[in-house]
Amino acid sequence: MPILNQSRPLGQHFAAAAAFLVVTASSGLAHIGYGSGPTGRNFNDLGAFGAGPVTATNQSVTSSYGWADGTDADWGDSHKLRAYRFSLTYDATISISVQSVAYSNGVTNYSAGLLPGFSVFSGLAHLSPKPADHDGSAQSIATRPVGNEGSFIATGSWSIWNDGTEFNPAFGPAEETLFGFRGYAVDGSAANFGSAPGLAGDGNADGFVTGSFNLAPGDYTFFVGGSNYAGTDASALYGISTSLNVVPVPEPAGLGLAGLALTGLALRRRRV
Ligand SMILES: [Ca+2]
Ligand SMILES: [Ca+2]
Repeated sequence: MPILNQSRPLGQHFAAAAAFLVVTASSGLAHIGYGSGPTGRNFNDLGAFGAGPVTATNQSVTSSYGWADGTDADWGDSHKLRAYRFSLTYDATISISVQSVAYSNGVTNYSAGLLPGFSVFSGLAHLSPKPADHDGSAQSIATRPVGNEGSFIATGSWSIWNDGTEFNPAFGPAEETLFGFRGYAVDGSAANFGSAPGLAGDGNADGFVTGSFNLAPGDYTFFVGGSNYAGTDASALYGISTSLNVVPVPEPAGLGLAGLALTGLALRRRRV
């Protein structure tokens, strides 16, 4: 992974650390998870395969900068992104779109105005009943560079661990999840997501971003977060609506044979 010459100001380190403690103390939901059922973030459950775009609505992220924070040398805190999952049983082109939206669930108001970025990875976080993966687990901390803000890397592969027996004797040994980088897309330009080398945005910071990825069969996770690198609102809540469209990639050899067979049938019919 390239070391980038970019780091958050010291004050933001303290702000991020304070928010991290609040989040982890108040809710296990803040750890990496995908929800469940029709309100969850598992696109297999939502039926996004071969049926056109499917949208996961009423989701949220915390902070305006979670994705961009993972583009620098000290990585980012995955609590500031939202994880989604899908599994493929065939080669496919996947289109992912994220739209910033305001909504309220009657208890909490979520603002519009997020400039979204997202990254796609092979791999699947630990699922219940196993303990969830998170940046604050003993092994996550022990296996990343000292002083890093978290385990999340926006433009490269990374890993994260769940809690093990060191946290609770009833748990098994801590386990690692590997996320293999497959690509990213980000709203706007360097004016919002910062100057990490090699980053390219969609050029229009309008709260919407889309990207397409050619993927092989397997389990995938994508993380959505804010792309305002200079943002300081560690606890702000933003609404997002995320769509996935899956287009199977035809197998070239199979297609060729099928095409030849059809041509042969057509020729035979003409001769009759
Ligand atoms: Ca960072
Ligand atoms: Ca845009």
